[in-house]
Amino acid sequence: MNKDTRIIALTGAGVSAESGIPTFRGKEGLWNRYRVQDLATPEAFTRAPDTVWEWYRYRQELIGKAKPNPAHLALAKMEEIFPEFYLITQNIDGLHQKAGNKRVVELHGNIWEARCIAEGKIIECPPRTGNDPVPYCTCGSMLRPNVVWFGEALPVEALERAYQLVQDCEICFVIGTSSLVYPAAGLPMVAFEAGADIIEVNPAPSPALGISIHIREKAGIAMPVILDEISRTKPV
Ligand code: BV8
Repeated sequence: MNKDTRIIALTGAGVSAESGIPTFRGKEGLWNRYRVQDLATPEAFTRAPDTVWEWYRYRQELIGKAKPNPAHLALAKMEEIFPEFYLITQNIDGLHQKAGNKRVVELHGNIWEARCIAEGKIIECPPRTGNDPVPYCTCGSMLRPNVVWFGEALPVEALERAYQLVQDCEICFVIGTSSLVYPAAGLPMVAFEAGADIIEVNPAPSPALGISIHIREKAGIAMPVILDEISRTKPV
């Protein structure tokens, strides 16, 4: 490995678990307590925008108190050391950016952004005012969370950039994802077919394909060790 090695990290909710943010699946997963159909689909928003916004306001509150954990910090350091390091995330919590990563592709949007349902413009999500969880655009229309719900297309630019990056990388870390949600879950296979080594960091097995190395450990523990390893083996 040298300083020009092209490295990608694809992350999911598991990378934020040690920051106290619940994942979606698994024992404490959000989908055990809530129904996807009621909260993370365009139909749910049309049916009950206030219920959907209540859920995102609850998550904003949780995420607002969360701090980047050692996994986020190690990934930020990787970006500093390796000029060809890029991060592709399914997460909407913004913790990678909070940790210092700049080269981030957000596949599923960002919980701190909102989008006008009439004009489509994206703004910083206004804070909640009073009892109504729903924010409104200056044009008077409702705003929606600027995130990708089930059945919605991912942002074209982000997805194209992600495909470009995985096709070109030499190492692809797959960190804290159940690898169940497509098209994100298909990215490591694209990297594998392009000849990259795929390294998965996840305490549980996942259906991810093409994995060369499984590190069965929490990201907050494994990533600082991996960072130490790869930065030491990097010839100057
Ligand atoms: C699309 C919203 C097409 C934002 C999310 C059948 C019917 C309907 C649809 C489909 C279908 N089959 C396939 C589909 C497509 C569907 C899909 O893949 N469904 C799956 C479930 C079968 N995908 C879509 O609908 C996507 N859109 O395909 O559009 C299209 C094209 C053109 C035009 C129109 C449409 C949209 C997918 C995005 C959905 N939005 N979230 C939000 O509110 O967050 S998905 C949600 O799941 C999150 O974004 C999350 O990122 C994503 C994946 O979950 P993970 O991040 O992996 O989290 P999870 O909890 O599952 O796993 C955590 C992992 O971490 C576990 O493995 C655990 O072991 C590990 N872990 C735990 N602790 C740690 C750890 N690892 C390391 N360290 C730890 N400490």
